[in-house]
Amino acid sequence: MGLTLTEKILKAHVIDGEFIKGSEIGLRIDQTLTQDATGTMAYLEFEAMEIPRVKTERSVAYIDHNTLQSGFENADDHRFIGSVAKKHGIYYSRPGNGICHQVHLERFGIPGKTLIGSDSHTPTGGGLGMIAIGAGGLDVAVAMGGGAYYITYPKIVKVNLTGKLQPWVAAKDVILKVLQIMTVKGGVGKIIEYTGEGVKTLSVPERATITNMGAELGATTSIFPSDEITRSFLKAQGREDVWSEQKADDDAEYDEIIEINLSELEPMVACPHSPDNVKNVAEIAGMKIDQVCIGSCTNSSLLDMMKVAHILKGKTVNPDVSLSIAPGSKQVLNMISMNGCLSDIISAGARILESACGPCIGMGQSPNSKGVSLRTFNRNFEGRSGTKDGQIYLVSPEVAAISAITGCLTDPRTIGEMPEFKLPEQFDINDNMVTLPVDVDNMNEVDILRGPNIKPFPATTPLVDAIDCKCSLKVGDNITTDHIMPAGAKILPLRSNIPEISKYCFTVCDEAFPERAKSLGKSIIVGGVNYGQGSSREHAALAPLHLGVKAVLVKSFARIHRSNLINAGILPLTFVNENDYDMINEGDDLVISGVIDDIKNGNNLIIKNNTNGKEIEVNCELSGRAKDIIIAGGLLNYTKENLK
Ligand code: MIC
Ligand code: SF4
Repeated sequence: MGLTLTEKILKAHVIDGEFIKGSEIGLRIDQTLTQDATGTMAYLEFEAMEIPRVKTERSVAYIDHNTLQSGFENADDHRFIGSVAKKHGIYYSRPGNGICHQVHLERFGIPGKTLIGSDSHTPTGGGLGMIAIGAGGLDVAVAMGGGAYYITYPKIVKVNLTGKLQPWVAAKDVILKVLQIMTVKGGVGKIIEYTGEGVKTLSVPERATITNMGAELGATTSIFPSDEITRSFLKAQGREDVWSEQKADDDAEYDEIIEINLSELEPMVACPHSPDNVKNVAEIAGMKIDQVCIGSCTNSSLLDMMKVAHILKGKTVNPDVSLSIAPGSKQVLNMISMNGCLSDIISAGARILESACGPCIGMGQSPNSKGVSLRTFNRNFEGRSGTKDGQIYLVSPEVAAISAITGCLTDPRTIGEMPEFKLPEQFDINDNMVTLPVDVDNMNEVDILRGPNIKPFPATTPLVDAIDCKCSLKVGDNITTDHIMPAGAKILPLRSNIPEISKYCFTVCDEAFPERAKSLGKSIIVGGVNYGQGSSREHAALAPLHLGVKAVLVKSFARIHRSNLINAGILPLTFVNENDYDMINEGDDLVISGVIDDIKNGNNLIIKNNTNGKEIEVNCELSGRAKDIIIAGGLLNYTKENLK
């Protein structure tokens, strides 16, 4: 039996565990990336491991999230990350160089390699034929130190693409279709592999849009083959030498197959407040809008900007609409300035933002009260835009641009004929905003520059045998990391300071939570299905840790968040019987005893609810290694013990 592309790359990288579906495997990691909002923690963790130089083939530290610098904190973080990178062998992509995923695709990604990144949209690299996975900062730190990255050997879903996209229908519509079919939890434990004749009709940036937003399926990652199209993209980036063909065998077997005929797709839109709440644009076309934002790691490539410029050329942004545009990288911005597209965009009245995450993470451009905002981004979780009652719709750049002109949600197929948009044969290559590390011989000369807001990684303690505490919070289904640890311009500067940022933990759901949890000293959080979907931010585990949360009991978890809880030494528990969710209320007194033995032996645990006398059976399925991590009180303690 032949192998899928995923299996081929995984097999070439397995260094621990058995290559059997459903079991845990440790992968050798060729490349890592970090961004600044998760990077300071990742590098503090890396420093704590006391490994002098990174052991990967390439590690890159990007500055792209916290670039507003409304106080000293962001700039201090940039300086800290820059100095760690210089000393320890990491390439440093300076602020202004672009969004990590866009720049990594352009300048560093290599087909057939493994990449982990402390950002959930790391799967963008799958557009080049890499296994690129989002992870917590601590996992990235361990990988930089040469340690394996562990995943559950996933199920592999084949998305068979046939046909060709109609004019003005975009890659974004492909992934919105997949989200409509699979939902935001449909990808958990799976890798999505795109195959079929339709693949050949998609450029690398289009493929990357699709793999990027595969994160919203909850999937471990998504991947396209590396073919002649990949080769020309890399050639145009001056990197043809890193190209290799990567494809599945013809007789590869998949766990699931989804068929998508590209010719049948229409422009689509994800409605508030979930990326899987997808409709055809035609269904709600005409809806009045207040704002349009074009950019983010999903849709900020040169091709996207050229399409937008074509639509805006000679027009004026509707008087009732604010249009902002953030090209994804310095390369993109430079090239649209050279080919005249930028001038078309400026003339139309767009507000040009720097090449960074910006509004996607609530760093400016929050919409007006109840404002309807069309965004080319990947997430529309409630409140993420910075306006609590903002109504965020996710669309392609084509839909965004034409709607900015008309002032209402508009089907781009009304524009008329679409010219052919071609990628250049040669991109503008200038890596002058990437600072190289010093040689190993000179590393001692580099001082690490720490600002006053950079506080150490929070201390964790080994697992205790009896947990006796209250339920400090009960939440519902699909809680995102933006609920647990909100971002935005006000809170993001605190990413390097866990005690401070913890004051905002869960405040989206319950303003009193941080104070309550803190005064309880220790507690348990209860939630529903797909708890922790969204970001890779380990702050969504570290803040609860700081507030004394010992266990999180839910119906099901999102992958990265569950690993982050384990890495922080917090027990990830699931109900054996989902109806037992109703047996616990906020404030109830809960007791779990014999924890260590039950965890060691893989038994289910019993939670006694002393408030109503009920006993609730819960599961804490952990691999051997994860058990050791939890018992040691988290991955940092575990790694330190194992390095001794
Ligand atoms: C996001 O899109 O939510 C972020 C901000 O990029 C996060 C990382 C973070 O919270 O720092 C992600 O996707 O992992
Ligand atoms: Fe940045 Fe948004 Fe992409 Fe996250 S999703 S990396 S915030 S652009």
